[in-house]
Amino acid sequence: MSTAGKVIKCKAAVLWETKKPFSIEDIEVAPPKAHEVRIKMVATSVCRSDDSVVAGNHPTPLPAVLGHEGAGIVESVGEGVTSVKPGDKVIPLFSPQCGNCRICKHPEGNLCVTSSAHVHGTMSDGTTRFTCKGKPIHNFVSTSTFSQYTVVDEMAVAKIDAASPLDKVCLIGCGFSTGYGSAVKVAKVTPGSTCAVFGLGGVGLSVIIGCKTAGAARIIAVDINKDKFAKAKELGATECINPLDYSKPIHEVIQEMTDGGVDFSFEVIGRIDTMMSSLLSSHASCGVSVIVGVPPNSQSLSVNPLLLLLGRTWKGAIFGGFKSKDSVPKLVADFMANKFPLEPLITHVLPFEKINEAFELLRSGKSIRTVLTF
Ligand code: PAD
Ligand code: ZN
Ligand code: ZN
Repeated sequence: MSTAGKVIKCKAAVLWETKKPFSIEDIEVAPPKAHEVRIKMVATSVCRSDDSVVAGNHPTPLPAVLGHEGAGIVESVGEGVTSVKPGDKVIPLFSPQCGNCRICKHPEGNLCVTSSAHVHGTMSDGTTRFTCKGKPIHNFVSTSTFSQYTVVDEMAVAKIDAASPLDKVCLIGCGFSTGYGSAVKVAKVTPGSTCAVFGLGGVGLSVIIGCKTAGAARIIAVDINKDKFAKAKELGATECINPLDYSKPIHEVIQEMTDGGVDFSFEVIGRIDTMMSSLLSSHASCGVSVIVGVPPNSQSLSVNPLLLLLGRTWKGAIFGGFKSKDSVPKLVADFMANKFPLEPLITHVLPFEKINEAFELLRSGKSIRTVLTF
């Protein structure tokens, strides 16, 4: 029996307050309004950015259904939706692409101006499609993938290859694309170059995949957890270093290893101190340093302008600089054509109900990506 046009009752992981575990709750998911799409989630993975919300470092209205790295199948569509139809495999986009704003029309920019509306925890019309125990529950960055069903704006969903395995390509919804794009699109890593990657989680390892694909000759992987080194080497790191093994600052070690600094450096942790280490590890006159990690909301850096005046470039981007709706289907096609692997990033697969276990695995550094299946 079709569920189109009806309220769906299902399970979702609700975060009622920060620093608390998720509760699996029975929720109601309203039908999609005009230009909206309701999706039956099939798989979602857990990214550090979700945990930053739980930790209280990234304020978003609560209670909410979090999750932004998922894949599913369209259940029904609202009036006027043309780019997807029921039955299509899709990936929700935490960074939408409206196609009409100044940034969407810019050849390089990717942070669509509608993104700012989505940080308020609602759909574009200012309301939410979730209720639990009679209370409205907020959305999260226009995706809310920690639910058996979710509703997203049409501009925040991309149709992907019908043959794609959703329990793997869900990583293209955030972590993989963010890391890979930071190397190939934001930094534009060049063949034969030297790179340094700070932080070897799912996103940092995806930066390594990008550096390798772009033909980097040396990829120096940096982490304080040496258990991450084997996977980094498997994916293309040529050297792995642990800052805790040295008495001098790690940027000095990297400068010595690389005749003054690397061509491209990436901070993929989300800490102010490592952003500075990463910047200083790039060569003073030809280096490009990219901020990928999301720092706690309230922190800032003070910088001597000479660090940039000599010629360095310092930049950052959300979602690897990719225009989401255009790029996600292409990235899925590239995965299907074996242009890059996703499997090595998936260390655990758990049923959705074990979401709190998945977060513990991330916090303890034991997992790269845990995929939750519905
Ligand atoms: P993760 O927690 O899996 O990986 C972080 C890694 O950093 C771990 O391996 C840690 O051991 C390591 N680490 C921690 N502290 C240090 C330190 N002082 N020195 C060296 N290494 C350290 O996270 P992730 O890979 O899921 O995400 C990484 C960051 O990227 C995080 O800040 C997240 O919020 C951000 C992110 N940004 C975007 C974007 O669009 N820019 C998208 C997705 C994630
Ligand atoms: Zn993410
Ligand atoms: Zn736009």
